[in-house]
Amino acid sequence: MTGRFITLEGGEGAGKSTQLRALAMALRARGLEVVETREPGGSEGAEAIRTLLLTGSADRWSSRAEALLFAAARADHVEKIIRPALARGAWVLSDRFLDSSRAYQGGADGLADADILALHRIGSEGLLPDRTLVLIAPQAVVEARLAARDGNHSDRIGGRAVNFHRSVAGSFQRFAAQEPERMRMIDASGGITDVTDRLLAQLNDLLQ
Ligand code: T5A
Repeated sequence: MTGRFITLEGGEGAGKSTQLRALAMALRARGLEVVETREPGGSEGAEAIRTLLLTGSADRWSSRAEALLFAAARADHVEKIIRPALARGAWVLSDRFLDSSRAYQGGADGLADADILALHRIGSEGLLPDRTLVLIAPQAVVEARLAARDGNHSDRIGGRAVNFHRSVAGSFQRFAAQEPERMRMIDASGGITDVTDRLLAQLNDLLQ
């Protein structure tokens, strides 16, 4: 029995966590076992690495060290949580995964995509999602959502310059164009249930 591995990607505040919860409910209503998880984090070891990654000064880690920490956290998450769940036939929904490393540490921070993929091969035996849903919303919509939720506060990576986040968004678009079967761009503006319906429509073939 093999489950399905679905990842949600996109910039900060696009609504990934909100949609992950809504998708999990919709899939459970169809009788599926669903595991909700996130990156960085998801396993005990990876959650400890998450704290190292998301707190402290902006220059706490070089981009290379950061990429290694994300890959190490992912290796633990894949081994302890994701693979066992898939093996027992569950659907695993992860808030971010490998494509975030490709977009943030790669596209926006300058590491080569091939190097990020090499770290993933070593750490996680190259596990790829069955489907990756990339949420995109206009900047003004995202800013309003984040301001309502966080005020002026953002974490170590979220607080980077506008150009950094533009580059992240451009990278996700490029990856989706390169891998249209796995990666789907989803309009994340509008009401929560409208967005959930758009996401579910992109999982139809996997639900047959
Ligand atoms: N990172 C991560 C890397 O650099 N490399 C990597 O390999 C990985 C895995 C993680 C950071 O780490 C970086 C990327 C990030 O900078 P995080 O704290 O986990 O940071 O946060 P993010 O993943 O960035 O996500 P956020 O929590 O900021 O945003 P979400 O999950 O996209 O948005 P969500 O669902 O919390 O929604 C934001 C607000 O909008 C509302 C929600 O209620 C919430 O208040 N909302 C809506 N309001 C109206 N209409 C809708 N449709 C709405 N949807 C959501």
